[in-house]
Amino acid sequence: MSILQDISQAMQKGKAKQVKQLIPQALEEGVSANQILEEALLAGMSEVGKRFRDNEIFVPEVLVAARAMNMGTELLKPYLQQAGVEPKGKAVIGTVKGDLHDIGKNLVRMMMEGKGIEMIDLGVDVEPQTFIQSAIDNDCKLICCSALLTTTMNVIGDVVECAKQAGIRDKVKIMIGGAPINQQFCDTVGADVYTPDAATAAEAAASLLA
Ligand code: B1M
Repeated sequence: MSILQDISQAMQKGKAKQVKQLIPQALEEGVSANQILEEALLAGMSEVGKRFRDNEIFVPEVLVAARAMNMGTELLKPYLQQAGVEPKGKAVIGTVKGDLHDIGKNLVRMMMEGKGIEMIDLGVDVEPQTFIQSAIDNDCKLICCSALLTTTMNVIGDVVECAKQAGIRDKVKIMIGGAPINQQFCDTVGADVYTPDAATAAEAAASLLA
């Protein structure tokens, strides 16, 4: 088995310690951080998702895999971010109310930080009003919402409404993403930008704040 497969397997089984040992080993062997992210961690999580959907594994197994995944991405952080980038403004980010998925949100945060954007991470299960208040308090021009469930994606519409009610809709851009989100949904709820993945989100955020 290749080291990428080893990392993927360890992550899928939730063996965080093993992931912690294997990632530096892979980097030393010359495997790129991007390859580890895409081919080991994201590919592994996609497998976990399929097995979860098919009832082959359940929430506790997914949870330990998610912990190993988050730990793996944290280890890759310095390698995924460019050195010496100019600071580019501030953004708030969070996973919307009712939703506890944070792996994608963390990746988006990490990639945006890599573009020089100061990120205020509100965590998961974030009330619409909290996004808005935090943007006002921290003078952020960008609000980033992640949603992974079809039952929580509509909260993004509430964030847009809250921004209107607070009188800041024309002063902030609202970026959205997550597995069930698409451009059509973005247009329907009146958000500004939808991107399908973390790298594209970071590119879009950097141009919005430029
Ligand atoms: Co959940 N879960 N989960 N889960 N879980 C999904 C999402 C699901 C598709 C699994 C399935 O059935 N196949 C399904 C949703 C179905 C639906 O809504 N139609 C599901 C379900 C049903 C549930 C529960 C309801 C299960 C239950 O309790 N019975 C429950 C809900 C809990 C809650 O949130 N209230 C639940 C719980 C959990 C865990 C806690 C066990 C765990 C999360 C742990 C954690 O995040 N710390 C978990 C996980 C891990 C998953 C899967 C397996 C993986 C999600 C993930 O992290 N993917 C997922 C299945 C799947 O997606 N295949 C599933 C990797 C991550 C990098 O991708 O987050 O999509 P993603 O982020 C991508 C893009 O979407 C994008 O960038 C990232 C890639 O670069 N992106 C953005 C994300 N946010 C963005 C924001 C942007 C731009 C791009 O701009 C701001």
